[in-house]
Amino acid sequence: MYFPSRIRAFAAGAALLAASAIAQAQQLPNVVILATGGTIAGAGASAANSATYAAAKVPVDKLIAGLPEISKVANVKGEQTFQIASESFTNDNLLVLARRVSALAKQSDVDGIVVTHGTDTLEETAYFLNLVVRTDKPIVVVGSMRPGTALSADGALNLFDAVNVAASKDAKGKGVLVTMNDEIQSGRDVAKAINIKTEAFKSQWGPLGMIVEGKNYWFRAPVKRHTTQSEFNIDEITALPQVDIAYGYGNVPASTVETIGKGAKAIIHAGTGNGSVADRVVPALQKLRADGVQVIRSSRVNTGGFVLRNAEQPDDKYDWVVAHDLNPQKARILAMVALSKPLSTADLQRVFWEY
Ligand code: DAS
Repeated sequence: MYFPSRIRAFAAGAALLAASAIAQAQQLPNVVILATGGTIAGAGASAANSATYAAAKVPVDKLIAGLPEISKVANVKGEQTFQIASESFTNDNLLVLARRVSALAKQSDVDGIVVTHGTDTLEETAYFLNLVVRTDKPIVVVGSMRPGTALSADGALNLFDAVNVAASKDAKGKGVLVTMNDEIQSGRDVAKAINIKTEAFKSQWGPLGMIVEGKNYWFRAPVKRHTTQSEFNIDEITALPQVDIAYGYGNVPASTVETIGKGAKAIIHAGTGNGSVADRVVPALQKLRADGVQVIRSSRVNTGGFVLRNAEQPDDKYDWVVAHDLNPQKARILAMVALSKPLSTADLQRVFWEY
């Protein structure tokens, strides 16, 4: 018999190790990663390819396996919700994703949720979740500007940061968050302002905080209504109405607005400067309003708009709405959510001041 005492000692040691691993896992928060595709799941032909690559290739389990450091931060489980480039997101994708986030947030064994996402429409999805998911648990949307195969890829650190924030108690109640390039941004405020640099995501109001070596440093908190303070609830939204965006620019024909507004519940006018509307386009918008289409003036200025009522156009007289500081694509998200139920123009404008 080979040294029975050694076998017993080995077995005791193994049992001790297993027990301490279980104890450690029981102390760690539980974070679910919902993967939807994008560059963070992208792959290029060589390390030199930081801009030429295929998005939405790497499955969520490989993303998690490639980042062993997160196992020290949280018990992480992955789900492959979609595997698409985010420019191809549809309203149905938004509804499916938000319903899954909402269901997971209701589970007592889920402490935080991460959504990996393409950067092109990340700001739209983050804002949508911010409006309709009734939870104070951290929901963190994350992407990357370079595929994991590229030199100085940013996805691994962005994902590590996202899991850290999603596992943090101090991230609760701050609305949907976005971790990109060491910053913790508000899902409401942040937008992709640069399309080729890792410092791509900006908010005209600044980040909420920073994350360095897994520690959150907060400098402000959102004041607009979100998540648990929202009047909107994904569990009550069955479909999103058609809301489209008409761009303003020099020499713009009125036909852009006439075409885009046809059959829509609302039209977002991405105006120049303060949300200005070309004189030849005003009658077309007035006709749409008369036909029951809500008209919402936003600004095309991409690093930050601020549209006031009755400044560039007599909004009271025309019964139009202003998008406040929301860019056109975020104004579209809010208009779709708000108009998923009947709302007067005055109530719609209130929603744009409050969310
Ligand atoms: N095509 C882009 C997208 O999926 C890639 C990215 O930047 O994530 O949004």
